[in-house]
Amino acid sequence: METPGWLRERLSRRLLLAGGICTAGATAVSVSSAVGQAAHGGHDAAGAAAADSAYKAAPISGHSGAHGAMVTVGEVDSVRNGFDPAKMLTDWDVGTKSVLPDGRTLRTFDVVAEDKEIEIAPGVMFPAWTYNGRVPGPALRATEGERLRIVFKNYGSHPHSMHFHGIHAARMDGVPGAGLINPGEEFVYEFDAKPFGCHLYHCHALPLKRHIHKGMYGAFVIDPDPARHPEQADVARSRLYGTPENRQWQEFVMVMNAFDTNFDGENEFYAVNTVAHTYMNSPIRIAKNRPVRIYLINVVEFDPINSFHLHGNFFDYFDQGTTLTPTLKTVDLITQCQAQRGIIEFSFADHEPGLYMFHPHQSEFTELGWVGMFDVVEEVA
Ligand SMILES: [Cu+2]
Repeated sequence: METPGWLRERLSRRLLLAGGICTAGATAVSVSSAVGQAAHGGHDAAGAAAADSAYKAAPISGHSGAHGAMVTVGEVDSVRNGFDPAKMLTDWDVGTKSVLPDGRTLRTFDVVAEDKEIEIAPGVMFPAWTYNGRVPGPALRATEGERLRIVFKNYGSHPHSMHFHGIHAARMDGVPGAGLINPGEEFVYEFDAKPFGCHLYHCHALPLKRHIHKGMYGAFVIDPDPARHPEQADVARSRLYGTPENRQWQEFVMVMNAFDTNFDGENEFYAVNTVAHTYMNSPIRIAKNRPVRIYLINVVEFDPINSFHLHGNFFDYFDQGTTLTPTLKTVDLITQCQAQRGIIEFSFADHEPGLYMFHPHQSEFTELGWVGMFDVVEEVA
């Protein structure tokens, strides 16, 4: 019987991942076992269950091991990459503040575009186009009502721009003719920080999906100004970066992304913050008595939808982050199409400590790198 087309496609994508693992030189899942997994069916259904049991970065060895812990093996060199997913969760770029003649705050960010080969899974290199040498680009954070100035220089090999999701003039839009610049050029975007919320920026050069997928995107968060929201000032203060109320929260920025390593218009690797399985191999430690807030952004190209599912708990969700009351209450799954984003809030205060998984409920994405763990502990040292 001839292999159906969809199965052939699955097999080729699985083989690529297996190939990537082999490249790492670690104890690798054999190609035949990868084929065996995919060929005996039940792969999608079994995937989440298999991942459920993968509490630790157990070495993948042989057929049974591959079922028990479907995670990458080996280390990604974060020094060579110049960025570390563990640190990217919290390393906000707040720019440089100064005061304008009219007394308003001016916040200035410096961003450069550059070509850079990055390692997205152990031994798997990807020729990225980056903002500030990292994928995702810097997580820019400002406060509602400030004047923002983004000084953008293109050191890359192609024309690029920064298109911000926000409110601004047409000439600041980052599309061709409005801030799309050639290699060696500079452009200064300037606009007011509004509306507050969880936004993003990305390159808007053509072909658009190729420029985005190559790594040109990042988080753009505008915190609410409590003075402008007197009826919900406490909530606004808890969102405002650096306030005592805000420091109670454990905040993380997660950019869901993916990589088409063979440029066939389909992704071979999925992740949050670029490196496949990084938060499986190094779970995110959280103190159970402090609430958690995630700025979640989906920039995956080629697949129309992505999602976030939390194990053992439910959360509130603020679609696009532009409200101070949740747009969805008490859910354990949200979906995001391309460029959709939002704020997730939850607490493990009433839970026992342990490893709690999070992943999209597209099992294929999970198997190909997008899955992680929260390590819930009594206190974070
Ligand atoms: Cu570009």
